[in-house]
Formats: sequence, C-alpha cells, structure tokens
Amino acid sequence: MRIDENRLEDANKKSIARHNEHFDFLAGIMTNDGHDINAILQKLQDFQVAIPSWALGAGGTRFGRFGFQGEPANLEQKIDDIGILHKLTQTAGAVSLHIPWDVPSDYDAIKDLAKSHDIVFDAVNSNTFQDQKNAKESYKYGSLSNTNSAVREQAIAHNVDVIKIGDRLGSKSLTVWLADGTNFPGQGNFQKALSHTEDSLKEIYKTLPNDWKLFIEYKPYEPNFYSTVIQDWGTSFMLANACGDKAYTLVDLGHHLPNTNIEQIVSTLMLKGKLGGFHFNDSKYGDDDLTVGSVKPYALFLIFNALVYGMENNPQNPYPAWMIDASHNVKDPLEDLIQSLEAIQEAYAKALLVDQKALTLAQQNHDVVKCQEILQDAYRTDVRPLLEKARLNRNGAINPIETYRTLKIRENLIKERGADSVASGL
Ligand code: PSV
Ligand code: MN
Ligand code: MN
Repeated sequence: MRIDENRLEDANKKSIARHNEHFDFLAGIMTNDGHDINAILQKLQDFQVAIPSWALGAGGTRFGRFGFQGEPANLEQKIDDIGILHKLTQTAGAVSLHIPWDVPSDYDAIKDLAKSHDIVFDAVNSNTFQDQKNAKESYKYGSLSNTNSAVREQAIAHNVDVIKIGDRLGSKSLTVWLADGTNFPGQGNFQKALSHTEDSLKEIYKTLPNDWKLFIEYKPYEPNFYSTVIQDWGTSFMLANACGDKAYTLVDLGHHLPNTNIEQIVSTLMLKGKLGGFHFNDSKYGDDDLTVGSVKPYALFLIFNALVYGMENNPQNPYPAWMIDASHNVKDPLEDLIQSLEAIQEAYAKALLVDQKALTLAQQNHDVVKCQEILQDAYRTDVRPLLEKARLNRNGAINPIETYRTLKIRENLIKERGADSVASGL
C-alpha cells in the first residue's frame, strides 16, 4: 500500500497551527543565539538512514516469536513498508539487504519499485552465521575464521556473490558481521582464527569494485560466549588496515560491553579516517537491539556530538553509512522504526546546536563547568519543532506516529496481506 498524499496533507493540516507556534518560538531563540536555522534544517533533511530488510517483521528471542499481523511476506512488501516509513518521516531513503534472505527475483522490477519510493540500496549484508539449505560446508565452528579451508572458501565465495548482487542493485558497500568465535576456553586458537579471518577478508576485498567499501563489524560476544574473533573496534580497525583503503570499521551501538565510551571510539576512528558504517539501536545490557534513544538518549547525543565534530573536521573520513539495526518483539515494527528515526534526528539536531567555538574556548581555558553547560544547553533544547519543519519541507508528516495511526496503516496492511503473513527471511 501507499500513503495517499491528500490524506497526509489533511493530517498535517490538523497539526500545522501548533507546529507553527512551536517552530516560531524555537526559531526566535535559535536566531538570537546565532544559529543558522536553514543550514540546520538542510542538514536534517539530507540525513537519510537505511532500514534493514530484516527489521520490518517481528524479531523475537530464543524463547519465542510473537508475530505482528500484516508483516511483509516478500522483498517487494518490505520495500513498500520502507516506502511508508520514508513517506512519513522523510529520513528513511535507503534499504540494506541481507543475503540470502532477500535476494531479488527480478532486479529491474525491484529497482523500479525502490525508485518509486525514493529509496536507494545501501550496504548489502552477507550471512555466514547460518547454514543454508543444501550448503556443502557448515558454519557451526566458524566461517571466515574456520580451521577448515573448504569452509572458509565457501564463506568467501558467498561474500563475493553478495557483492555481485549488491552491484546489480546500485549498492556501494558490503557489511561483514561474523558470528565466528568460541564458546569455551581452549576450543580454538586465537591467533589462527584471526589470521584466517584476515586472509579471508583480503580475498573478499580483492573482488570489491573500485567504488565500493568493505565494512567490518565487531561484537564482543554472542552467539559465542567465550570469544568472538572480531571482538572490538581495535580488531576491526586492524583488519580494515590490513585489507586496504576501501575497508572500514563499522560501529554498531549494541556491540559494546556496558559503559564503553562509544563517542571516544567514534572520534578515534574518524580521526584515522576509518569509520565507514554505523548501526543505530539502544540497549540496557548487551546487543538488545531496542528502539534508538529509548534507554540512553544522552549517550546517543554525546555520540552524535562526536559524529558531527568528525563530519565537520575530518575530511579524511568518508561520509558514514547510517543504518538502524533494531529488533521488534512487542511493538509494531513500523511504529518502532518511526520512533528510532525520530530519536536519531533528535540527537543529530541537538548535536548540531552545540556551540563548537565556545566549547573549544572553554576546553582551552580548562573551564570544565562551562564545557558541560555548553553540551547540556544543546541537549536540553526541545528540537522537535525543527524535526517537524524538516519533514514538512520534504512533504512528510508533522507527526509520523500519529499520522500512521490516523491513516490506519497497520489495519490496511493487515487487510491487504492478511493477519497471518510472516516476514520473509525469519
Ligand atoms: C547480530 O549481532 C547483528 O545484529 C549484527 O549487528 C549485524 O549487523 C546484523 O545482525 C545483521 O547481520
Ligand atoms: Mn549490526
Ligand atoms: Mn547486532
């Protein structure tokens, strides 16, 4: 289904007076404070986040999965769902495919469909953490790191295939996340596992088209609980350097041990020009994949502050590829994604409000109190009217969640797809 323009406009009409009042108030304060509102709005409007093709249905845990009615049953429907998100929020203009879960059957048709929703194909993700039907070798004891060369070769070949698939769609990057690791001390040899991984990644890297990037994701634990081969940013950074200029580290917010200073990691990677991709989510304990900003919004703001600084001061770092990597167990996935998109924009907008000049001065003067005041002044600003304006400027919804409900989108999806439809690939 597609959102009817007139109905969207009608919904906006109901909120426009309130929006104008709030926006004018904020704009007045911001202008007095010396901010260029139009420049900030333009940055917000340009900020697009990819939606992963696996996040549009209910996720579930190992204790069960509670489906959500009207889930997209194929890639076409998944792209339609992202179209809905993008229409409302105007910030979800990309999709990130997981292969082989979402291999297109008709490339031209899928490209046309995505284009009709103003959606581009972002990074493609390989999958060497599951055994596929009829696969010759098993990934039970690892893929790119496996002690058995036949397994490594199969995993390398899969990644090469994923690049080819992505290339046909216009993707420009491959994300490699490995489940490789060990569950028990002594199960494997750390040095051999790392060396095999490096060699395998180099083989994949060799086949990367010139204008492509390789993103290497890290994660400290899970599904293996004793060790993970690419456990932290340092390991990923080392591997990226070993591969070459087109290889980068990918930071996923949930892939850190509790209390890790992620903003510092971001800063270091950008200084070295190696932050390639970024996965948004939130967590309380580990890789919880919760709605962005739902648990630690201030941490998200501090991370965005580091990202904004990097985007403005580190030309050596490419513009990062943004993606939401979340899972939905109890909420409507589309509503959850709308909330995540809003939280991302909010943290970004607040980071754009940080008075960088004043902060630098306060840092030079060792005025620690002032430094904190500057950051928190930006953080405490209610930027929601700015986000509303950015969406309006692109013909999106003033209030995406409210509009989603007013237009009865889930109900319509259920009517169209049936109550029992289960998201493909799960
Ligand atoms: C597993 O932890 C994971 O969530 C990684 O973050 C990947 O990006 C994603 O799955 C898709 O492979
Ligand atoms: Mn991830
Ligand atoms: Mn993850």
